[in-house]
This record gives sequence, structure tokens and C-alpha cells, in this order.
Amino acid sequence: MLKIWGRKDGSNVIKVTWCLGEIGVDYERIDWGGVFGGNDDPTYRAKNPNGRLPTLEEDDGFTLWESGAVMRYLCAEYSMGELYPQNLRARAAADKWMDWSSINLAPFNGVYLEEILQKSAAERDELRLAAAIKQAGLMYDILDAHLVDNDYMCGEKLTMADFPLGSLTDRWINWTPNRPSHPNVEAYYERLASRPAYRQHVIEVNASRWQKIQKG
Ligand SMILES: N[C@@H](CCC(=O)N[C@@H](CS)C(=O)NCC(=O)O)C(=O)O
Repeated sequence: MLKIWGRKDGSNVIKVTWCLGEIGVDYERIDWGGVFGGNDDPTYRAKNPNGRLPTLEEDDGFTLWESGAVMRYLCAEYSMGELYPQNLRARAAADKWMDWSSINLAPFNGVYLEEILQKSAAERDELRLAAAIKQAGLMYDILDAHLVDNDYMCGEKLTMADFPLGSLTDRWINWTPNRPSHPNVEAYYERLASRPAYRQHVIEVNASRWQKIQKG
């Protein structure tokens, strides 16, 4: 059976488990990294020399790392013409948003993990946090404008373009102090939240991580 190595609350693991949930294929997820450790294990490093998560492994020994590559591979294998657009221009548009999300949108998440999740309020670098929110807000301005005419990132239906960006958006919506308003992004989030796979793999997992932090 298809295996995914990685703790379920890693942001790069979440994209892939949500993608698999939408596809509906059976897989086994192995808790790895974070509190579970194992990233420096030589057998794991042979699968993924970065010692990071997630890593995909198939029964014949094929392995793949980099969450973007993993999502593209899974969508092409199991959802050609749907989650993985067949038309070259539509696929390029999906690729564009996936790369944009990882490069331009994702940095706020790293700052949140360090400043909100790992530090007490007294230790927090509020200026760094405010700068990250401001920068991400500018990216959400771009998304808000795009979503005026689009239910999902590539039009009327969910595609692979939504996985990186949609999974980050749950943290943006629920973890951002004094979040600026983006009505079309909020409506997009509600559409995502109506999807069972999104609720299971993104919202519930992030909420449980957040609750643990609040309890200290
Ligand atoms: N560019 C890589 C980044 C992988 C990455 O940094 N993953 C984080 C988890 S989201 C990680 O492995 N952190 C160490 C750990 O959790 O033990 C990808 O998208 O797959």
C-alpha cells in the first residue's frame, strides 16, 4: 500500500493528506519527524536525504519527496484531467499558483510556527509577527482579487492548485491575530470547509495543534 512518512500536523504533510483524502485512495501514514523523531535515521535518509517530511513510498520501493512533486505525482496518477489538469495552459496555471503559494504565501506560516507556537507571549517578537502578517496580507490581496471570478484557484472545480494555498489559508484564517478582511478569501475558505477531506485533514488537524498550544 502507498505510504506517506510524516506527522499529520506538518504543513507540508497536510497538503498531501488532504490531496489523498480528495482522491480517495487508501494509504498508510507513518508518524515521523517532530516529536516522533526519525529524521536522521539512515534508512529514512536513504528515502529522503533531506531528513524532512513528507516522503511518499510505494510497494516497489519508489520514493518521492518535496510535497509539490508528491501532490503533482498523485494527482497525475489518480486524477488526470480533474485534480491534474490535462490542458497544458490549465496545468501551467495550476503550477503557477502552487509555486506562488510555496514561495510567496508560505513564509507567514514559518513565522507563526516560531513566534506563536513555540514562544510565550512575553518572548514573542511582535514586530516580526506584524511584518509577516502585513506581507501575507498583500499576498491575500492578490488572492482576493483572483477569487472574485473563481470559486477555486483554477475556476469552478478544485484542482491541485488549491492544496498548498488552501491548506495554508486555514492557518491564516484561524491563527492570525487582527487578520485583515478579504471577503473572497473568506468565501473560498467556507467552500473548502464544506469539503469533508479538508475538514478532516486540514481544519481538525490544525485546530488540535492550536488547542495543544493554548493549553501550554
Ligand atoms: N520543501 C519541503 C519542505 C519539507 C519540510 O520542511 N517539512 C517539515 C514539516 S512541514 C519538516 O520536515 N520538519 C521537520 C520535522 O517536522 O521533523 C516540502 O515541501 O516537502
